[in-house]
Amino acid sequence: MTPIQETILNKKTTNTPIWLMRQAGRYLPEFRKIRELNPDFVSLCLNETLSSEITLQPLKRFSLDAAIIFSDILMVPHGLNQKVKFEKNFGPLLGELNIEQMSKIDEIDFVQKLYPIYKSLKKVSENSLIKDKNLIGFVGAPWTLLVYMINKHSPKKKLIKDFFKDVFLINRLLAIIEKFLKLHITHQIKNGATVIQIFDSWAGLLEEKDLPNYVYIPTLNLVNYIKSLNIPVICFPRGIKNYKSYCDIVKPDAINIDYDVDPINVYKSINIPIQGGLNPKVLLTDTENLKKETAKYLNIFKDHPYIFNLGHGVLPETNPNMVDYLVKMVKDY
Ligand code: 1CP
Repeated sequence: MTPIQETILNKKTTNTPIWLMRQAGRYLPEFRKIRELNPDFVSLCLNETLSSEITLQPLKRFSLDAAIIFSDILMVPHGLNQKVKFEKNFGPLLGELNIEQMSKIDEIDFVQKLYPIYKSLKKVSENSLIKDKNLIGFVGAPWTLLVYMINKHSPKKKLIKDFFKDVFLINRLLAIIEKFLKLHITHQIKNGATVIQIFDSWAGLLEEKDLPNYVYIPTLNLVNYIKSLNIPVICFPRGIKNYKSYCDIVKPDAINIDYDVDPINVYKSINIPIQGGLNPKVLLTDTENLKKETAKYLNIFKDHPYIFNLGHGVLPETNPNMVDYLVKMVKDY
């Protein structure tokens, strides 16, 4: 068993494993080099030679326990024929949503469109760098994809005014998203993903009363599906107030907490394996502070199954030496 499987499945509490969200990204000069030559982000995600290389870049530098496939949650809307562009200094920009056409999309066409992602997973899974480690596949949660597909750009702090106007459209779209997310998950697993993480980056935009319809039920359907395939599933409902209710209802194999969550509170109330929490901004400070903040999480979770990670992705301005320091510290703890 890998260290991550030991933590999630055997509830082991020693030798805390570590991987980082956005561990392959703009803070690495070797990534920036490839990125500069490939200005079209969607095409880069669909280039299996480069995307597999990028996936492995952080493993060449640091003793991480997992690689996460270099792709994006918005590759699913792309597979569903909604235009997806990434604008420099703006973020994602999506095109018109045609629900009639989308409801007619063939599963074979979708898989064919995203095929390079699956080939990239296959390539990474066959590389010796991933031996005894996990290869993490991922999807955006139905709610977060719905947000991008209807909002058409990052909601940052709030949704467009008429977001919930057409409930019929929302429900049709949710059904399509769920169907194709299952297909996307299946193909990632078939090609070598050994853990699936579900990113619900915009769960925190919803009021408590809307969580069952938009977060709990659609995510529970995916979690049960992934469990039926005998693959561990980690959920990250970023920004929600009540992680305990989420865990009680959705029952993922592990839960990633964000940096606004009080780790002591979570330690006391949640009994499933926990991942993450450290504020990525701590990596922008100095080694003294990094040591202190890292030790805080390691100490709080010392007798709880815990996978070290951040409370959100590595920031582009991070110095790779700080990541190196962090990984070594967790390994030596
Ligand atoms: O070079 C660049 O400008 C591209 C930056 C970038 C990268 C490196 C984007 C654009 N996506 C990615 C890769 C990515 N995205 C991974 C790869 C693996 C890794 O973690 O190393 C993963 C898991 C994602 C997932 C993702 N994409 C999420 C969920 C996690 C999160 O950050 O909350 C979200 C919300 C997206 C959308 C997206 N893609 C890219 C950006 C800048 C964003 C966020 C935009 C926003 O603020 O709404």
